[in-house]
Amino acid sequence: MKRLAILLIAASALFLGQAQAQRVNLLCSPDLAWCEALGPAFKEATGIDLEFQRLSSNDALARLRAEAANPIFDVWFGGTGDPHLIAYREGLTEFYEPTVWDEIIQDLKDQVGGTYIPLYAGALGFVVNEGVLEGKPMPAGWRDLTDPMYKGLLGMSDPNSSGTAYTVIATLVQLFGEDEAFEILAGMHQNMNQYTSSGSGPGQLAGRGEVAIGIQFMHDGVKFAAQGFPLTTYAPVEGTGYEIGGLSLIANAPNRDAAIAFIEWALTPEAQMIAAEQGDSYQIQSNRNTPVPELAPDLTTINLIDYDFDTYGTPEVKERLVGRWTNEIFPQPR
Ligand code: S7P
Repeated sequence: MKRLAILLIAASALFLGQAQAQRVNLLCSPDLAWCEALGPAFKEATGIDLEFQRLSSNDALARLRAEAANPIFDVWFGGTGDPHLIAYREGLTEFYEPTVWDEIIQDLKDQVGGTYIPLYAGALGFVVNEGVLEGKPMPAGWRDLTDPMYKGLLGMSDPNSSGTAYTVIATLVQLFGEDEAFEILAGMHQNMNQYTSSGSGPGQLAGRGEVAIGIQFMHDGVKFAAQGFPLTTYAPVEGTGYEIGGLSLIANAPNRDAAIAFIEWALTPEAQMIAAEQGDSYQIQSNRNTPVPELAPDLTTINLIDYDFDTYGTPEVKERLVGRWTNEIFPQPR
């Protein structure tokens, strides 16, 4: 009896171990529909189960920090690059070089490779519902967003939760210098209707006519337009920043083998095509063999700044800029 009991315990331990190895816990930062599409496709391709939680990029970083001693997630999928870089620098993630590394677009690897895996790229811009402007001109550039004629007409996300909003702040600082950037942010605040927690929220507000101008990634603007909302998406004249969305293996991931299987799968053209095929997202995907979606804004025709990922992916720089926005801009009456 004693031997049988030991055998049963050993067998169930083995079974539990295998079951655990066949599941991935995903921290997912793109829009919900894309996150939802991943699990069934991954299961079909590999037989491995996937569970996910959707959190905006900076909320995701905060979650990883809180769970550092006892990680729950295995992989962080998507979200803006700066927090992925910070997570790597803080030891919350580790760099894993996938077998398809040679297929990843070289320029993206040159900018962030060795810290996190580039998953996609996309530029910031304006998503405008012209009807809500009621005859006012569409803003041509960042400085125009401070014009009082746009009072109550702007939407942007909150940099405390959203990686998109942090990319906006970092972009303005790189374009205009910190003092003028914060003057522009203060002017934008005077015109702000609301700050959303998620980066693509402002485009949804613009689509519904609740604001006229959403400030966010352009690839989400074209998505809402494709869904039938009356939106025009374009880049500001002074130039604009961009993201290299990230894919990271969590340090001490509880299901490391399954995590690596997911990373390998997520970088295949088949997996990378899911977002555009389902109409969930239109970024430029990082595998050069993944077809560029017809609707993806063409980054070669946009005046992109030479985004300094190294500096703006430093924890101190990010904490200081977001802190300055939170303490100096957000509380101002409007
Ligand atoms: O799925 C599209 C996408 O725009 O979602 C991410 C998102 O904007 C980042 O989310 P938060 O701003 O809410 O942190 C982008 O990385 C991605 O391109």
